[in-house]
Amino acid sequence: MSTPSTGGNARRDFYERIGGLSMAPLWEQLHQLVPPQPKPGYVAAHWDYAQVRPFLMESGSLITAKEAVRRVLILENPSLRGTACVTPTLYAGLQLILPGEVAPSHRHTQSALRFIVEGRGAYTAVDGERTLMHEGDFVITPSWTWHDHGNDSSGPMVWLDGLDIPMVALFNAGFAENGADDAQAVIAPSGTADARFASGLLPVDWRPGGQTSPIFNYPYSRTREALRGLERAGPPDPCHGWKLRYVNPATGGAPIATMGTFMQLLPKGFETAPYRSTDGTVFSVVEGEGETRIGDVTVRWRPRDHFVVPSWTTVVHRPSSEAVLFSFSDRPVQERLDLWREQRLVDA
Ligand code: GTQ
Repeated sequence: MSTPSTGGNARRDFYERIGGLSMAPLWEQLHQLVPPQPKPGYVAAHWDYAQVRPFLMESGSLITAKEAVRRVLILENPSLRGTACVTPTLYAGLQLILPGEVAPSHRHTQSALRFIVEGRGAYTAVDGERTLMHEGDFVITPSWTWHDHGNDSSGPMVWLDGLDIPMVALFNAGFAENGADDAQAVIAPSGTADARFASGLLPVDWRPGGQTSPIFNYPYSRTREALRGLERAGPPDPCHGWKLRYVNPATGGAPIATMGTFMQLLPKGFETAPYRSTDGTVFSVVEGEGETRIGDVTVRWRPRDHFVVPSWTTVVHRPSSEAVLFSFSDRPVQERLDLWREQRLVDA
């Protein structure tokens, strides 16, 4: 039904007058505000490491890690340019640290995850304990913990940074401080957190103080072994292959309150059943080659590539060799808010 033109004019005039009081009519935008289903408003994207790496290395000759504080090339969603967002709730970037460099100590309320993409033996220090990082390791920097990164190895080190920067910005809850020294004092030998928390044991009188995991390095060697064990134990899930989520061993929840992290093994020649969920997800390819259909876009990937799958967009993975994919999303937040949904488009 068309609106009578006089009515239209009367309405426009009304909107203008209430606009003077900082008010607006809901009925003009109800459908966008309360959509029947998610419309992501951002797109699938793929970063080919062969194309990205030369620019990363070039950034290493433009600025030092110390001057940059964090020498990172942000992975910006093509439809969210200028926002530093890979999805509306997540930030992703590739950080480079060259031999001998230190990324100075600071802390912030944003939580960070590191997923090691290239290199071995650089360290991250969290609250006075260092951990050496290797390809495929998943390392966390909990909210408001002091952290610095250093590379005492002989090669460049690159990792994927995942942070909850957009979420913290939405809540206007960002605080940050710089440390007194570039590298914080080491107060606990490497391996202390593992000894206390990573062996199916907890210190006898310890109680979790929050949601964040007391383990801060989840090494790939152990993750890969777990996937191998699952493969021997039974058939792959039609939508996920063999997929595990990282946990805080003290709570069973995600290691970081705001970001869920996952690792999945897909057998050679497998085609996953179509699947979608409300958590937009960033993938880092660890092993293998293949392609992933994301809605009507197909990306072809190799190790060290990254790609992003928007919310509620159907995904099908087609590995041409055995493949291992790391991923992270805002799923724990959506689950806590009772918002998370998934749809498995597979015969029962
Ligand atoms: O390592 O602390 O990619 O604070 C962006 C912001 C990394 C970090 C980023 C950060 C960091």
